[in-house]
Amino acid sequence: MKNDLRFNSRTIHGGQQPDAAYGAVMPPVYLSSTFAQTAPGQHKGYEYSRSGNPTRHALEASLASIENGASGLAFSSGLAAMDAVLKLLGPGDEVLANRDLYGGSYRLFRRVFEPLGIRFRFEDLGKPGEAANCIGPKTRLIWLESPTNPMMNVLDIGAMAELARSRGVLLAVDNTFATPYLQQPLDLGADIVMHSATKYLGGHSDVVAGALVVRDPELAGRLAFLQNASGAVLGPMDSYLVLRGIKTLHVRMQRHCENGRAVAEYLAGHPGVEHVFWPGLPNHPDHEIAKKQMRDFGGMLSFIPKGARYEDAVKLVSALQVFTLAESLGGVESLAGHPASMTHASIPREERLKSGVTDSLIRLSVGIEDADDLLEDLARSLAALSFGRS
Ligand code: P1T
Repeated sequence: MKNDLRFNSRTIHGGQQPDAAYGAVMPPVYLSSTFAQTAPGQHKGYEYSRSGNPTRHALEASLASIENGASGLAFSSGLAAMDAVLKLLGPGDEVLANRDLYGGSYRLFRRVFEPLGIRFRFEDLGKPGEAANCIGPKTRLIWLESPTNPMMNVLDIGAMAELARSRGVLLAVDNTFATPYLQQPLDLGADIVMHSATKYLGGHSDVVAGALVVRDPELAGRLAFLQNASGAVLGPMDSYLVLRGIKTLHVRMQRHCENGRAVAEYLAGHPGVEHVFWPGLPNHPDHEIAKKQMRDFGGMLSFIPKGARYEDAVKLVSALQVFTLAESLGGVESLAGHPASMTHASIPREERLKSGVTDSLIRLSVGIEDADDLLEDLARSLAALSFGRS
């Protein structure tokens, strides 16, 4: 019954039952690595916490519910979740990935799986018609982020899913930036949804975690095998933290979106700002797709200060006082980053520039503080930048 509830109720109740022993409303944190057996192979459903743990299972049921999937799997990081998906492939197989994506994802593709014989093709997948020409006989997987990190491009997930299905290719969508509050890729036809649960799902910058959600039982079985066989599982305490975070996802996201809009509109009207990348702005090239496939536009945005060089961007992010200069995103507190030297430093400069990640691009994860404090902080830092140059 609880999986029939609306999204905002499923964040709290989806897949959850009071604990069987004492009716605890939150699942106990089962910190046991192993479980007693009455005879070899006879147990109460759990043998060893890598293979299965009740707290992790409570989180995995919640993940499946909020993404409208059938099975959820929790991993020790977002990259560990991606690693499991890539292990579905073998030497000679090809992956078509969008060009603009998290630097660590690029590094995992290029530095870990390419040497093992898997080929990666990075293209601008904004036009599904052109994307069709990039699929060859060896292509097994299409990998997308939408919105992309850090350029905030929005890709048409439904159109890409249709293309993938027609060519017998799996479609995986990294839903970290949007979260299921804004879009549910499985409903749009994707096969696999992936999360860095470190971000909005956890929501409080106190845990590193990853997730996969799928519908197809055969695919779920292959991924569950890899989760256990490779072993990058999420621990019970971290599973508890992500589960607790998910219960407020919808309320946090609502405020992230409101504050994201306030910051985007402020920066768009600021004379010291050259360009703002936020899909909720009507001049964003993917605004129409975003309106079609997302409920709102989120709290992530990037911008370029007018005439800024690398050093100016560094100076600006260092001057912020309410925004914390840090990697990561999606927590209640606002963060600012300089992708060229931080999150996307693992991408060679020429590659980075091809997807628009210039030396002066600044990325903001807009938190849920009072929006006026955020605007004042930006105003101060932008003023300091122009003062410093005069
Ligand atoms: O950090 P980890 O939980 O392993 O997740 C990796 C990851 C995957 N996909 C996206 C879209 C991401 O943004 C990330 C992690 N990103 C950052 C740390 C960052 O600051 O962009």
